[in-house]
Amino acid sequence: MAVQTPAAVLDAAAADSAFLRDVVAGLTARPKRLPPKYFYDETGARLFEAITALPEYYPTRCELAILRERAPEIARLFPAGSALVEFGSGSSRKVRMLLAAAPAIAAYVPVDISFEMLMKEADALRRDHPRLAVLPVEADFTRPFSLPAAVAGAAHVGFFPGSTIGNFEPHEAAAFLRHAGAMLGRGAALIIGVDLVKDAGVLDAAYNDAAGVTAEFNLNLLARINRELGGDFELASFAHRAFYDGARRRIEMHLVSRKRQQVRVAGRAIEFYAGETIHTENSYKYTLESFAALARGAGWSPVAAWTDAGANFSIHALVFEGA
Ligand code: AVJ
Repeated sequence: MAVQTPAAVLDAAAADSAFLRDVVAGLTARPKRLPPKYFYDETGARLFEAITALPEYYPTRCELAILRERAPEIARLFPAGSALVEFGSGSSRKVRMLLAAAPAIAAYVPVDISFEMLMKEADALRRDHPRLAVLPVEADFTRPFSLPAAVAGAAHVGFFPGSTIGNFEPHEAAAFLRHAGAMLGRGAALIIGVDLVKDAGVLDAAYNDAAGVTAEFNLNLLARINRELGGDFELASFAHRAFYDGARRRIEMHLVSRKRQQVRVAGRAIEFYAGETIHTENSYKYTLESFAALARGAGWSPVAAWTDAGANFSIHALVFEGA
């Protein structure tokens, strides 16, 4: 078990107050909203892992299929002695496929806000790759953070799988790519997973699974507010709603109040009318071309893109030219 340093304790305290601030701001806004990054407490991370195994949720399976087939090609983009920086590492299943194909990588820097997951996966990776420097960073990668000093001199490669980029508004996605480029440096490569525009029925099913795991994942956000911020949400009084908006090319997820009700959160009273929603997530979908254009606009040159056989999901390789 890794020792929690005083710095990590401070970071955790800062993250808690950010959670409180964001929840209060989101629930007092109109329409109400909550940032999707807060889905991933320990329970949420476990529920998301369960989502990735659902028959309707194709993204993870398709991305793993691409990695299985293309890892050797991808690995050729990694300079000798380079440091691989993963944004939102979660479980290390995907990076393991890259590490197995890329012995040139000297250091792995997983960046995640789930401290438990970060420590557990780092320990397992150190066991399986004794020559790899595993340097976890507990941080919210949507905000500026520092890379470990130990990798300052190395070439950097970014890894951002899972189509988490889809959680950003397109202008935020461009800003993220610019910041990631500035941090990784000119000439750095970025390997990024991007979910593709497709039939609305397939998309709707992926976010409305028959087993109800996505509903539980969505509702866990309210349970987390109850646990960590002293909220009194009645989970049975809210319903999961997810749908594809073809004009905006995004899945929207909401929690719908089943009745008129008042909820207390951190000493504040929050009113809901019957049918009022909390917008909890957007998951933007791109075409190969629309994503390449977004990347170019943020200073990155597309060098390759791969899809699974059904063209459900894509992985892009980009090189940073400078913004
Ligand atoms: C982790 C953001 C890629 O948008 O598909 C899965 C999260 N939400 N089911 C996605 C999610 C509902 C997921 N990302």
